[in-house]
Amino acid sequence: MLAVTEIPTSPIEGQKPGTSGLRKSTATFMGPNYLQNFVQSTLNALPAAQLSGGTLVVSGDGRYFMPEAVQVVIKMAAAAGVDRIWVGQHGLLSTPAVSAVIRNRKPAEVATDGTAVAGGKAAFGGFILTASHNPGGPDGDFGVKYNCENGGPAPEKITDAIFAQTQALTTLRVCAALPDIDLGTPAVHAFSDGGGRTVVVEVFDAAEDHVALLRDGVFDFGALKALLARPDFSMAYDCMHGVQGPYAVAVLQAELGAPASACLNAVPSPTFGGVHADPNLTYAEELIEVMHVTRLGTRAPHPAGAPPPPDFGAAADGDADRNMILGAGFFVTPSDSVAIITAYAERAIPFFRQGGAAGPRAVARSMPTSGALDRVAAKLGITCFEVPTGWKFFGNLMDSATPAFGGADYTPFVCGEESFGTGANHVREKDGLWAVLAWLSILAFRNADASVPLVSVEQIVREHWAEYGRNYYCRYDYEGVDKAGATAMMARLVGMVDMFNLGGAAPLALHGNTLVKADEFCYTDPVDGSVSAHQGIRFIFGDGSRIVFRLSGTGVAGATVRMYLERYVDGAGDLGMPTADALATLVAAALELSQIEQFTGRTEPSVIT
Ligand code: G16
Repeated sequence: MLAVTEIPTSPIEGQKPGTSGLRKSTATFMGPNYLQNFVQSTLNALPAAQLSGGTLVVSGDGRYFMPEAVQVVIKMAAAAGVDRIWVGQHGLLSTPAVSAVIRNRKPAEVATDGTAVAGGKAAFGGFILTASHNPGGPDGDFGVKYNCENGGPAPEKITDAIFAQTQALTTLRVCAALPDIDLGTPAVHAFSDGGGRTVVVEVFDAAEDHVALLRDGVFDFGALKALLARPDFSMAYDCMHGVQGPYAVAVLQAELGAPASACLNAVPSPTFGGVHADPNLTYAEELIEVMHVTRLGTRAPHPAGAPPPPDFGAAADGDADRNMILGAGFFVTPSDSVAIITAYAERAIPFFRQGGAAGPRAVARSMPTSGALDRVAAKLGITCFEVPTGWKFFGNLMDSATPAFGGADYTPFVCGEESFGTGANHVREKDGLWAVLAWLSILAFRNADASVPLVSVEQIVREHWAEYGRNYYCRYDYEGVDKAGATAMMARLVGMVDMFNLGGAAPLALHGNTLVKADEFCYTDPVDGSVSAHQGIRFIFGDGSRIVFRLSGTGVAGATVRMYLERYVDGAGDLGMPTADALATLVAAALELSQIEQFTGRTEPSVIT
């Protein structure tokens, strides 16, 4: 049953992992050997000592083709020498839950048929079968992320090694006689080769490890329960038909007593119910309507006779690592969200008081994320790291005090990205549920006295701006544009940066704002010294405003240009402008600088967040 079949194959072009894993159309992934080649290349890139007798997690976000893909990975992992394979029930595990499982789960000691299967190890890594926030379904996208033994996304040295393997692959190795596993029921399946080797496949409740971690190690569920019990408080969490549903139900309903109406679209669907499960103002249409928020993040008019919106709203993406936070009629930018969570962390979240900690010891954000977090870090007197886009860059900072790195201990640690990702070092992934519970913790902290009127999300954010100033912020996405045009546009911008720095260009005064700095972001990891160049082009103006251009590393068709805009107004300035007004001159400057219309033919972005 465990005999290994070798199947000849040949390299398939274009299997280079992007910002987070390999993402392609579902049809491409379902093509001959496409998935198999990438899985084999990943296994080949891992140390043999890890694979041999090791434990591996395999699960995904429930999207179309995932159940079949889980079975493929199980058979290939067994052929690579893995002796334990952990799968969430129905093949489901959210991306942060995979991280929690890798870090915390203990192996079962008895199989469902009574066979002793003691002696298993903790997991050394995991395959996450997801294209994350990309659409799912037969006409959507599929993807594979690989996470390492720290529970975090594979760093570039591993993804480079995987890519090198894809270019030279000749053989697939499969335990072809291993039966398909019934993923519908939690059970421990043991398969023996009769010669001393046993492969164990454990199917377990998808939510148990992650929920236990959040309940027992991070938040004060008692305080959250008291908030949800207030008759004047209501909430809506839109799981967008992705994998978050079972986790939201387990935490909000079963643990915290929220009514079923608090969880929208909580049953995972292979097509995400036909919606694009990306929690932003464009795609989370149902939630923003419920919350009375417009696509531009402003307050929508209250329809006559309609009930008031809930006090708190949130949405998740397909694999549940992203989050969008809303108040009634109010949008919280992801950049503000991570700053505000940090400001409240010590007071509102027990995790940040553990081991005598007085709040986070360090924070980090991706380069295009606004500087709101930097201002909180400065007040707390802690370091704020600026890393390239990609959660993998936070991992080394969180792990810096481990024997492998031997550096400073930056934990507890908060990090966030403008791309709707927020999290901490309780796992090594961004964690949508964590962000929701962090905001509920802030609300619980501010509303502990049920006899006084509720302090709203909007009030909390406005108080924050009054104290720290406001980083007006938005991102324009031009999705699926012609790749050659986008590449030429970026090359021209790099040329402009060079000219500016050589002093060859007169100081540019764009719409009343003078350009004072231009560069291409290059990151040197302070822990291991690795260098990541070409991570986005920055134009910084006299008043501190910024325009950043990047090409997305997660798009599938053509190229996606991202244009990030930021302007800071201090606490004494006008903090109440609509974002579009506050950033109007910066947008005009960005369009003029980039000539995006000439290069891509697009007159409008496809998404504004
Ligand atoms: C992934 C990464 C994030 C990154 C985002 C956007 O998120 O994990 O760190 O910010 O992509 O990347 P890009 O701007 O290159 O498209 P996810 O949720 O899609 O896995």
